[in-house]
Amino acid sequence: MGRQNPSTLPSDFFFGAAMSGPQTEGMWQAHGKLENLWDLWSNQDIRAFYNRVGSYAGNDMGARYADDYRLLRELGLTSMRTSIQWSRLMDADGKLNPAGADFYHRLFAAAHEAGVEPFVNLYHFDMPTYLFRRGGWENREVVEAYANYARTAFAEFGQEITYWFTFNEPIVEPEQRYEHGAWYPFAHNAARARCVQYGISLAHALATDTFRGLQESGVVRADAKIGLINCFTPPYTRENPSPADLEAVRMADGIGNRWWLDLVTKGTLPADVVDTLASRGIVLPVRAGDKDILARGVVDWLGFNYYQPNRVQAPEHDIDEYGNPCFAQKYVWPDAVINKSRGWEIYPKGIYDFAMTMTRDYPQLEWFVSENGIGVEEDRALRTADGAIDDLAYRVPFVRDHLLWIARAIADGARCRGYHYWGVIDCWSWNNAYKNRYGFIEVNLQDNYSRKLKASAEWLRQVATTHVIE
Ligand code: BGP
Repeated sequence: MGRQNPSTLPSDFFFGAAMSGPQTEGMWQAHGKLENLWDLWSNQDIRAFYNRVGSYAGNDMGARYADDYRLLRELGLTSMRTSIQWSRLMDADGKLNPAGADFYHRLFAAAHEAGVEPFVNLYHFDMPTYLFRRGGWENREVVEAYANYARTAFAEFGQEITYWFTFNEPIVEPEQRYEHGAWYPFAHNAARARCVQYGISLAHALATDTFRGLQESGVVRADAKIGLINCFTPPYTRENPSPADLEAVRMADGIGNRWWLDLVTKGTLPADVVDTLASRGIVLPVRAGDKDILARGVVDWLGFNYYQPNRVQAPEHDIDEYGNPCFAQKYVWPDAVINKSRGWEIYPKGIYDFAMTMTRDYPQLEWFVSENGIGVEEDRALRTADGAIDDLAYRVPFVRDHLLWIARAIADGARCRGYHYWGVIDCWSWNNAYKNRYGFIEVNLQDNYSRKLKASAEWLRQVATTHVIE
């Protein structure tokens, strides 16, 4: 590691929790909530979900939010990101659903009451089904519908909420739904994936512009901030790379990272990436006026979700089995440490490397670690004498190592303001449902979602309150 990492974080560094509406709220048909794509897929094929636990589950936070916020605050956490579910806040005519709005007013009030600042994201992979049926992000009408939803949310909660985010991980739907065929509608089409990515980029910029307008007219608080959150993956290749390996890095980094970093700092998309895509037959559906829209996508700060690096090398084939151009393929690093439950590499230094890339290439950008965490399948196996899950051997080192690298990045000039742990309270993980547990707080599905602190919770409380990384 070279020189010693600093082991304290600045006194104004914040610690909080990250979760999302669809993964916590439950109550999938309450308040006149519409069906979203997770409900659709759960209803169509519940066997696709681990132990047949579908989108309806959440983690019961929709009912327990007041207690949950108090519990988070007791652990020293002073903020929590959740998301508004589009399908709960809006009706099928694109108008505010008052019952859904009332739920979120109560949720945010309870957070404030407990001393937990609510960070509010507007979209977490949860498109209402009826909009997906109209073409989803491939259709400009849906992009406009999102802008209308964002406007409605800003207007409704503009005096209550200070920290807003347009999207969580906008790279994930293009990949999971349209390119890798992993999530409904299981497509393997890179051209559609980039079209979706482009549609989301426009939607982000329209919402950001709307936010600015409403802030100017006083509807949104003067101290409010708008941001975007993405799962950035520091790119690496093998030692002694060939020019083709470096080219693979350029495109993997370009599509996954630089695309969003350029959008939120410059209001543009990386020209080298757009050109290479076009040279391989993937032409973005650009219309006159789009440049001006994207130009309004510059944010106040950014969320960096960090789970794993992206190790790539030159692809063996030019075209894959579905006819898509290949730009890169996975490089298996022999020294990689893998979280076997999730299949993701654990590489804490990646957070430092990417922080330094941002510091060098986007020096004005302020950011925070908006998700980081470890989901473990055997979490329930080991118990302490008082019945708490004993996760000290893996959850504490995972978080400690990432925090140490964050502290070092800050010491080296990174503008990182805080840290949100993903899934502080165990929550529903898409089609993995409750397979891998991330929490410092256990949720017992056999006991009506009851909560119990895991052994690691005390360590988190210490670090969050003292800022000393023990
Ligand atoms: C991020 C998502 C979260 C969360 C997390 C853990 O990509 O923003 O919603 O789920 O990853 O991933 P998973 O639940 O798939 O294990």
